[in-house]
Amino acid sequence: SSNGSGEKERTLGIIKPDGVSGNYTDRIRKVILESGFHINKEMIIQLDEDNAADFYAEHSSKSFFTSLIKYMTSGPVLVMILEKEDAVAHWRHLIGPTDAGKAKITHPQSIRAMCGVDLEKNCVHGSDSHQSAQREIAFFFKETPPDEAVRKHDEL
Ligand code: RTP
Ligand code: MG
Repeated sequence: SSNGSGEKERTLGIIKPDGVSGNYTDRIRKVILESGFHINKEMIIQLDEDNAADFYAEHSSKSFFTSLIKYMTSGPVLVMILEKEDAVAHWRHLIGPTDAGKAKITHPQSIRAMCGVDLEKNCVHGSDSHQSAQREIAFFFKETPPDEAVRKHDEL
């Protein structure tokens, strides 16, 4: 794990809309479990534009942002907390490079090679650091404290 003590680490995995609609969920879950991950929690959710824009806020100034939001809201996604030693790095390795078209050539055993199509439609997400993982897990699974919910509502 990132703390080097052999403790388990958590990362966030998402099966994106094309992965869910293409019926890859069971095959991806099989790879996850055979790779030694524990699926700590999972949830199917339909993201709205605000959710997706918030989740991918780091990309808000990129040329592909509008298209990314359209893609991520095009159908339900399966969100999972994945747990094992060094989970962030291992999950990133397992999913393969961002461009699924290239992954089919350079990383044929990767999940993106199995179910992705191109640079955008790459069927899965993985947190890119321990810090991102914590933020992303909280984004989907942490209960919002009541006063925080009120504050957020007031800001809208
Ligand atoms: P992710 O965050 O979804 O796990 O993917 P990643 O780290 O491998 O790639 P990232 O750079 O964070 O990009 C986020 C997602 O945006 C879409 N994308 N489209 N058209 C493009 O140039 C482009 N580049 C990225 C992909 O769906 C990518 O996973
Ligand atoms: Mg990323």
